[in-house]
This record gives sequence, structure tokens and C-alpha cells, in this order.
Amino acid sequence: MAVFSRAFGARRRESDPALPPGQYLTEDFPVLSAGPTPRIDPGEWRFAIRTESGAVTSWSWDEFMALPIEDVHTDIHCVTRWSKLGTRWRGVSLDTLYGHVDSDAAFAMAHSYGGYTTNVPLEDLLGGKAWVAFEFEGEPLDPEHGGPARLLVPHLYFWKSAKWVNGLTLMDSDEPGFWEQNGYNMHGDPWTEERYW
Ligand SMILES: Nc1nc2c(c(=O)[nH]1)N[C@H]1C(S)=C(S)[C@@H](COP(=O)(O)O)O[C@H]1N2
Ligand SMILES: [Mo]
Repeated sequence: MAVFSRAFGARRRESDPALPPGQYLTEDFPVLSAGPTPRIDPGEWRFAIRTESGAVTSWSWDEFMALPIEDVHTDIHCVTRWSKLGTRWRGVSLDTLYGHVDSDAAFAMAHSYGGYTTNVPLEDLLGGKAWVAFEFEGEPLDPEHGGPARLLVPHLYFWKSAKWVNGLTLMDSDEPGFWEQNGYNMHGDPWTEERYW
């Protein structure tokens, strides 16, 4: 009986409509970092948006926490083929941050403490699609997972969700970030398997 219900569970999960093609479900939260984990004290943390004209708007941790905070319940998908369903985050919407800047740029480069970069079109950051997240499952975000704060762009492969994010540079034309220069796709939609070049 137990064996039968496990097999049934496995079949149901493989065909879960929330699972993009070529992905499998995981219950753990794997850590994937290209370098060492930077330790950033919230007292030193800043987040800055630089527009295409060079204007900079930035927030300290306390200023950031005074912005409207949203609860996000979402699935996440890594290009290495694991997906995690129904994760819970808290963060500030990119729409909120964007409301403080004056820009017509179509693309953004996200920058992180430690030097990681990743490019994302503005249309994938705005409209309730992306956040700067600082809580995961009700706890402050672990340093390994990008704490104190990371970008969260859950409808794209998870390499676009820059850990230890400290800013965005808005750009008129698209430029490749770290993994994009090393063979990953400029966009990264898991539903159409935009994995590599
Ligand atoms: N700063 C930074 N952000 C990063 C990475 C990284 O190496 N450095 N790796 C990316 C990749 S490839 C993935 S799959 C996810 C992994 O996030 P996790 O370690 O929280 O699972 O972070 C992304 N963001
Ligand atoms: Mo990844």
C-alpha cells in the first residue's frame, strides 16, 4: 500500500503542470554560487539604481525596509533542472523601486556584492514580476542564498535572481552578464527552455 501510494505520487509529480519542461522537483534548496559567500552587514548595505543618463537613486537598509513590503508565493526553476514549488518570500517590488527613478531604458544589469552580474529586460522586472527579497520562509534570507537581499525574478531561470544584489544599471541595449558571457541565454524563460545560447 505504501509502495503503491509513493509510485502514484511520483507519477503525479512528473506531470505536475507547474513543472516546466526538462525540470524535476526538489524539496531541498540547493546552493549554487560562482564564488565565496560575501558577508554584508545590513548597516553597510546599499541598493542603487543608475539610469541610462547616469542619475543614481539609492537606499540604505533602513530606508529600504520603510518601503512597501510584499509577500510573494512562487515557484523557482534552476537551469541545472531543479524546480521548487510554492516558495514563500518577502521583499520590495521592482515596481516600487522603479517609481523612484526617471528612465526609458529597456534593459537592466543587476550587480551584486562579490561582482556577479546578470542582465534582465525591464519588461521582465516590472509589472509584479520581480522583487528584491530579504526573507525566505519567514526567516531572514541566509547568506548562502543571497542574504541580506537578493533579486527574485521567479518566472525566469534562477541565475537571473542575483544573490547579494546591490543595484541595477539601466541600459538602452542588452548586454550579457556573468553567466550570459559564459554561454547562458540572454533571457532565460524556463517554459521555452531558453537555457543556453
Ligand atoms: N551573486 C550571485 N548570484 C547568483 C549566483 C552567483 O553565483 N552569484 N548564482 C545564480 C545561479 S546560477 C542560481 S541557480 C541561483 C542559485 O540560488 P541559490 O543558491 O539560492 O539556490 O543564484 C543565482 N544568483
Ligand atoms: Mo543556476
